[in-house]
Amino acid sequence: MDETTDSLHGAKDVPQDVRPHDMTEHVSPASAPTQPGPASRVPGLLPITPRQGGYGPVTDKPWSQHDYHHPAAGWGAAMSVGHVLLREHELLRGSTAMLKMNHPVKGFDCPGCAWPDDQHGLKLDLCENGVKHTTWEMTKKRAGREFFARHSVTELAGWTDFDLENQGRLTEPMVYDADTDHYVPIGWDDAFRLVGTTLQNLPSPDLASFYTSGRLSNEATWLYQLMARELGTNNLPDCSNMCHEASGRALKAAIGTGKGTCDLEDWDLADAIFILGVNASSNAPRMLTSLAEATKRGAQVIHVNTFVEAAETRTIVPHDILDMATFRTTDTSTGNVQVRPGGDLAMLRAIAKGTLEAAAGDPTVLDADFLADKTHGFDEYRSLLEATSWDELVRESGVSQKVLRKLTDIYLRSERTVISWCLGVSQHEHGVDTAREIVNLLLLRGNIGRPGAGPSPVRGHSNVQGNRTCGIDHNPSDEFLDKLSEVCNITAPRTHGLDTVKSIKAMNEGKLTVFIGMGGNFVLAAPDTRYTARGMRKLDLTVQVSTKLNRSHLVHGKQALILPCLTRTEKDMQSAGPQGVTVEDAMAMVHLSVGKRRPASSELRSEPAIIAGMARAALPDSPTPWEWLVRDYDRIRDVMAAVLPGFEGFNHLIRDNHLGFRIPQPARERDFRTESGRAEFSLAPLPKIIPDDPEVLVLQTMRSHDQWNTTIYSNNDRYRGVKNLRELIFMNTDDMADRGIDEGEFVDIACTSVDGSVRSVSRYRAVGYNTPRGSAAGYMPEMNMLMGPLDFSSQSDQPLMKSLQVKVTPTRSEVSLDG
Ligand SMILES: Nc1nc2c(c(=O)[nH]1)N[C@H]1C(S)=C(S)[C@@H](COP(=O)(O)OP(=O)(O)OC[C@H]3O[C@@H](n4cnc5c(=O)[nH]c(N)nc54)[C@H](O)[C@@H]3O)O[C@H]1N2
Ligand SMILES: Nc1nc2c(c(=O)[nH]1)N[C@H]1C(S)=C(S)[C@@H](COP(=O)(O)OP(=O)(O)OC[C@H]3O[C@@H](n4cnc5c(=O)[nH]c(N)nc54)[C@H](O)[C@@H]3O)O[C@H]1N2
Ligand SMILES: [Mo]
Repeated sequence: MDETTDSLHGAKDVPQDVRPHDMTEHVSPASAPTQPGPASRVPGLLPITPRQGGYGPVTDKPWSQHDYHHPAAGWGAAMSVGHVLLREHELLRGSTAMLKMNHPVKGFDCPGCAWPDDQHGLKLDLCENGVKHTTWEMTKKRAGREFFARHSVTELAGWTDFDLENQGRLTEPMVYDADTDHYVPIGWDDAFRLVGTTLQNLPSPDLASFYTSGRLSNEATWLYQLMARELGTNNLPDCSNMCHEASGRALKAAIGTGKGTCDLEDWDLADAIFILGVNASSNAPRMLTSLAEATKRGAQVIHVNTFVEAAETRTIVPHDILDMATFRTTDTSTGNVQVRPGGDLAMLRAIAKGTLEAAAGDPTVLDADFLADKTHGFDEYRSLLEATSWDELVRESGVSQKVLRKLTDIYLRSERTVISWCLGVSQHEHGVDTAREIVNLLLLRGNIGRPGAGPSPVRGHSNVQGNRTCGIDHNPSDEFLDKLSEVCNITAPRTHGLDTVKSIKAMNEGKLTVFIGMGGNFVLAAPDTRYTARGMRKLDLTVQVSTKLNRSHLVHGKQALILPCLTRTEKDMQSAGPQGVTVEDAMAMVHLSVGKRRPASSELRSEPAIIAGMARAALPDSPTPWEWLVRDYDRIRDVMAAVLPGFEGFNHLIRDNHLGFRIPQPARERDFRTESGRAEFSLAPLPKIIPDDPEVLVLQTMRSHDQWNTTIYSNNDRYRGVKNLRELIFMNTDDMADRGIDEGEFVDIACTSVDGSVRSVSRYRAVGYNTPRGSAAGYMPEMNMLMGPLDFSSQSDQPLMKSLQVKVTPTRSEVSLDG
């Protein structure tokens, strides 16, 4: 890939400046100048400390950024795990738990990412971030009633997000006391009563919104959506609304099911794997094993990214002890393509155009039978490709024609192709169109519904896919609602509900008065932190079902509850005995997860039990036997089996198959449940992705290696070579030079929203990095401040987290803390 470069910049240690700086961001109207001006502070929204570490640990250690030359995973990861275990005093317990993690017979499902478990059931598939994640929830530290008695909410709001979570596990239900500004203990029954009476007294159930973070088990999901629908609302926003909504919509329209069609065996059989917009070494580390095995067998592994990430080079296979012992590295890439932000659609279309050109000489490169029998719209797609020039495709993808032709070659030489993607594709305005272009390209050569081939999105949270399967959907189908109503003897509401973006707007407009968060950290994960916080503060009641203290507990409604729950690693004892729950991985395998550890506190309840408690209090005459269901989760699964297609015999399926069972995927069998009964080509126009104003950079917000979404473990980002710094912006060094910005200099970042309003942050460090000209990158959730409420995709309703339009200028003035 000679037109792309994979060399990163040299080491730089830059003088430090740890003076406290402006903690607040501000919004200015469209007409206002874009330079940061005096700030108006939202009290208690953000920590009042020097924020070199962003929302991570407070630090004044020197920051640095060096090239990272080592392979991904392996000993670097092992050492980092050891460090985390030590910090949490969990060395022993952590290591024991690691052996149970993803264990096919007795284990619990890793609460981290949704990458599937090794189906051969022989290896323990471990990853650094899974271990970090598990240890973080197994900590010995506790945030109990004494802690809340010592610290007022206003005081806690000044702490960093790292410090909040680092207080350890929540131990008992707490309610906000406005007189003292403290959270104080409340009994479970009183807590449920508060939720119940508030919900019962709502003039309309649509005044409540029920958020889900993708950690929830299938059983809890089921009860949660049933409660919302019995109450009479489809207001079920979830983290998917910020994550893979685009992929789901695209796949549903193209192939009739909103999921990928591949499993791990397909990854094992593919001759070519294209991976678009995924930082695999940090966010799906167990994928490295599949990639290493693919390159070993001679398959092509092509990473398409605006960056060259660590997984795009080499790895030490994490569970291969020999590799670990000898530092033997394996390639996890055969080629890297650096696209411009949002350039994936043009790149895919170029490969499709090259494929058609090749077909003129050799018609067998197309799967003519498949195209004729199983697809719809091919002729129109062909005309679209013919009408699109190479020049246009080169410009819009940011990839030279020579490289585009090489990619075409790789596609043509591969008999079995998998295309995989994550947020680098889905979080753009045209995320749906790009995911559909992935399907277009696959369809040309019949790369779907046969071994070793197909679309394979990398999902985020460990059960985010299962949540949707089991009913978390603000736009449910009539088919589902009919069946639900019939089996559960309710009248499910038909009006579509609020998603994440619409819930935030509704809060701000007084159209919501209650927010319940089943896990997650809505205030920080959502776009436009200040607007979201303002909305949350207007509510009458906020309820957060959580494991650890986070910002969403401190930015709350007039009344507020924190309801602490068991985690997946802990023993869930109900009257019928210890219970297991099920989860679905990114490849549609559903399996049982059983926690074994002693709960962090005897007061904790399971998520199903908490939901049942709230539901009973809110729905005293409910036809659902809530208490009876949670005594034995088999009973919940029996109800699910009667409603959900593919779950027939659910309890047997999970007990008979230790490795789980696959939810039938009609598209995998080339049974396309679209209106035409065929796989649909799409004819999207090429999106406009290059800003008119040359001063504007396209900014992506992403995760560092040491964080799980809003949970930040440290201020380091190992594979990008960063230490002790989160408030940074990675920029192309030529873009820095154009703007007169030196390495490590403080800059202001002003983001123009689609409505012309401007939000800015100040005193971020500029760090030169290998990112295409015109693009920049920084970390979520700090940068969520920059997004406006209207910065969401018209195709997916997902916030535009990978394409913010920003101007970057050196910070000139010293801003006073009080603004
Ligand atoms: N350790 C850890 N694991 C996680 C998470 C975590 O926070 N920590 N989060 C989980 C969740 S919920 C999710 S959804 C996933 C997220 O997994 P990722 O999608 O890997 O998440 P991001 O950190 O946002 O990284 C986006 C990647 O896309 C690239 N990119 C940005 N814009 C473009 C573009 O226009 N085109 C292309 N081709 N690439 C682009 C970025 O350079 C980066 O490599 O990970 C899950 N796993
Ligand atoms: N700018 C920007 N913003 C983004 C993204 C981005 O790429 N850029 N990515 C988006 C994506 S993909 C996602 S998925 C969202 C994530 O959004 P969320 O899912 O809302 O956020 P998390 O940070 O994963 O939630 C962490 C909290 O969950 C709670 N928790 C942990 N384990 C459990 C459990 O077992 N049960 C319960 N009940 N609670 C638990 C803890 O209290 C912890 O503080 O963020 C989105 N926000
Ligand atoms: Mo996600």
